[in-house]
Amino acid sequence: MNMSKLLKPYPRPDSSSFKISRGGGFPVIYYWAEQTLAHRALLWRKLNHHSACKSCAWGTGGQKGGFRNEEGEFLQRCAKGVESIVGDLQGPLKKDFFQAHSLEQLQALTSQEAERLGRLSYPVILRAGSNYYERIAWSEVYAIAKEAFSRPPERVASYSSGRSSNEAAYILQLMIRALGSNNLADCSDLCHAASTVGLKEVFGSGTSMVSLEDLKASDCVVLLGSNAPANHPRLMNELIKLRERGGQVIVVNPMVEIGLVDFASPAFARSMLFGSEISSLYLQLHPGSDVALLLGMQKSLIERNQVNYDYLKAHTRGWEAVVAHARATTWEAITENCGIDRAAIEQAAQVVAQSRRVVFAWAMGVTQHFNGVDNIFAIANLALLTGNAGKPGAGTMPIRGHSNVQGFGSMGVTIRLKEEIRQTLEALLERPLSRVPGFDTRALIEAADDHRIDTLLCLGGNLFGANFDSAQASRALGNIETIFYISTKPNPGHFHGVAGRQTIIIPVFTRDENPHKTTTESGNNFVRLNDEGSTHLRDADLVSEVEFLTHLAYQMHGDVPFDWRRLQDTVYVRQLIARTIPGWEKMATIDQTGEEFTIEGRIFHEPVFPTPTGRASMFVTPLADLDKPTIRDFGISDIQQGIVLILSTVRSYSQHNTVVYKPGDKYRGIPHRHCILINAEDATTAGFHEHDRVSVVGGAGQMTQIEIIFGPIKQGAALMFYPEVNRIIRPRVDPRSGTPAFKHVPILVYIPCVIGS
Ligand SMILES: Nc1nc2c(c(=O)[nH]1)N[C@H]1C(S)=C(S)[C@@H](COP(=O)(O)OP(=O)(O)OC[C@H]3O[C@@H](n4cnc5c(=O)[nH]c(N)nc54)[C@H](O)[C@@H]3O)O[C@H]1N2
Ligand SMILES: Nc1nc2c(c(=O)[nH]1)N[C@H]1C(S)=C(S)[C@@H](COP(=O)(O)OP(=O)(O)OC[C@H]3O[C@@H](n4cnc5c(=O)[nH]c(N)nc54)[C@H](O)[C@@H]3O)O[C@H]1N2
Ligand code: SF4
Ligand SMILES: [Mo]
Repeated sequence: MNMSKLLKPYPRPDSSSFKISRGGGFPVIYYWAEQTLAHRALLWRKLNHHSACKSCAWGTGGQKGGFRNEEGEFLQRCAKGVESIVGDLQGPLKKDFFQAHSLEQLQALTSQEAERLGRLSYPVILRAGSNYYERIAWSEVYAIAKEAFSRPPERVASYSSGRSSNEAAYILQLMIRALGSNNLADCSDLCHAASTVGLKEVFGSGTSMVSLEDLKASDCVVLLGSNAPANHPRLMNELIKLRERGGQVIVVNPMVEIGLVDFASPAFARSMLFGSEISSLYLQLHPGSDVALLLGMQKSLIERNQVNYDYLKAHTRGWEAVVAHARATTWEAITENCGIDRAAIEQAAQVVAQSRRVVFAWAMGVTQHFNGVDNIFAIANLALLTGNAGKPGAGTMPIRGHSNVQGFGSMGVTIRLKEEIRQTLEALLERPLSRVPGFDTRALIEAADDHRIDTLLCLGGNLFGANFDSAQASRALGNIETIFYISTKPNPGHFHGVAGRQTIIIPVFTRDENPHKTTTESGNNFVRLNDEGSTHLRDADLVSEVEFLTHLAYQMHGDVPFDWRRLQDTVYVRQLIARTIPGWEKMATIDQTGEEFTIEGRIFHEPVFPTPTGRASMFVTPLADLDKPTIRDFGISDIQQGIVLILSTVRSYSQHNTVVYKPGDKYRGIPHRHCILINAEDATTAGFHEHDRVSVVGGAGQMTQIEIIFGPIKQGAALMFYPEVNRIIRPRVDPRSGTPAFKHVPILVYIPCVIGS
């Protein structure tokens, strides 16, 4: 069947009003050129360094003689990868910087200003009663650590962000667990926890079952809640190639992201000049309604008898209830919930039914909801109803965030430790591990707010900036006695997340500067061996993460049950990983062979899953309750005009998480960071005009003087940039995964009454 014919009648969103009419393209090339020329020799050396890209988890690797992906394809570094290297190539922070700037002055810095201060290059401490960070000797750092980590184990915690190596992650969890604590919060708690929890329940494995090779063999990709043109740019090349071989891309997103409509990839000359059409079908749904859309697609397949019942009977359990639920849910309820008409839902279902190998890929638009796990179940149900799990070229593919966030999970940095790993770790540590459940990131903030944490170790990240309700985050961190921040660059978390007694910042090498080899794991389960490197920071007093953590571990555990300083040798750590983490056996020989590998047991080419029955489990997914609060519920009295919208807090095209590189977002036509993007129809309803300045009220406060920008977002929805907006929001949290609903925040947008009018 000619699919393009089928797809024509459904209108594609009009992108003619954009300032930039396609994603990628020349701005990307200019950026590349500008940065490479400015930093020339150093940057080229870094680009050629054999190590995984530091930016996203797509996992592109630099390689001697080129930048290649795991399939050996050339020219695979995008502008975002360059951006992350350039950020790290900054000079050191001035020697007297902290003497010259008080805490109040540092707190006034924006994320972008903090990032531009330069690289952290010596350890510093902020002591209670002082207004200044001051340099501290390493001996004192370790003496403080010895005391701080001797507190009761349940009052000691760590938080980590997935940029560090597997080796650092492994040591971190081992030393915290050896203390008797399971408080291993991680940025993934705010990110793909719903995917991990959901996929584990369905398939018995919490990661992507699709390799890059599989993606290249697929003939349809359903891309939900991802702004890949900005956040995983090399994925765009795969979508372009998929369309060129006649495949289909269904995009599900409340916002029309221009790069998902039309993208110019610098990797292909033709695409660069003329652009490449990405979406065959763009489904613009209400935020938080992915379950309804997916249920509608399931219902359509069931009604047209296009379900693969043989597959369901042989390889799944629980399918009868899922089918019955889809049948019983009315079309009216489905279309009302998601705001997409039945014809378009059925059309999407037809594309899936008629494709032979479908990959379902998703990011934060799916996980960051109060029913995030249901979203994952609904995706898995659709994959299973059509037999698209457990065969080459098809399956479920969470698109992971930080460049080694998945490795952190694999290494056991999680509050949901696999039983097999628990046993191997107990054998290694010669003691039973604590059974007291650990705190995930949100629980950690709540526990600290409640004075239940004494000592916190942060391996990377910005715990303050990544969490909602900044006043609470700051207060909670202030209730902790001692915080260690292990970081490469200053960020607002160092200044707003200060501990009650002492806050210590430890400056570390980046991935491409470490004096030893490390490994990282991509979102598609591919393990890279990163070469040793060197730093351009000549007189700096830096340590490697592994070195610092092993010193710390030695302070805590000495020689029990082994000399922890031995873990400074990353070759030895890789041996331990091979011995204790199932699927990682090849780590034992990676130093000799240099052979990078895909982790065993993750990619499914047969429909046999690592669950107790070998079958996939299917779960009924109720429609989300998307009722909005009313204006009155916000309790604001001086409203001239106002409207309640559902806010999605997202990344701009020029930031990496809490780190802002540039203020605006030209792909979305947003000039600076204090904007709210809304639909023009909603503005008409509320009586707003474009560029009006409004107040925005979330569950934790309000921001004023926010500029209205019109954009192609679903009516009733709005978009603002994180981390700034975290100050005022307090979304619900998914009870099953702990993931905050960062993509579903009810807000009041209003113009206050003018006094006297
Ligand atoms: N350059 C760059 N790269 C990055 C990052 C970065 O900040 N900058 N961050 C890294 C990290 S840690 C992560 S987790 C990823 C994040 O990558 P993404 O998940 O792509 O990032 P977000 O900006 O959170 O955007 C999510 C998308 O979800 C859509 N969305 C919102 N609500 C809904 C909904 O209800 N349903 C659906 N279907 N869609 C919805 C939004 O419109 C937006 O397009 O990127 C990683 N890569
Ligand atoms: N409102 C809202 N909030 C969100 C999100 C959202 O979409 N909306 N997204 C959530 C998501 S998906 C995530 S992953 C979190 C991100 O939260 P985090 O991972 O905690 O934050 P990052 O901004 O990535 O952390 C940046 C800092 O990491 C440090 N760093 C960088 N590289 C290295 C390194 O190699 N080693 C060490 N030790 N430190 C390093 C630098 O000091 C830098 O300033 O935010 C979450 N918060
Ligand atoms: S797609 Fe991600 S991993 Fe690949 S080069 Fe770009 S930022 Fe790096
Ligand atoms: Mo993330």
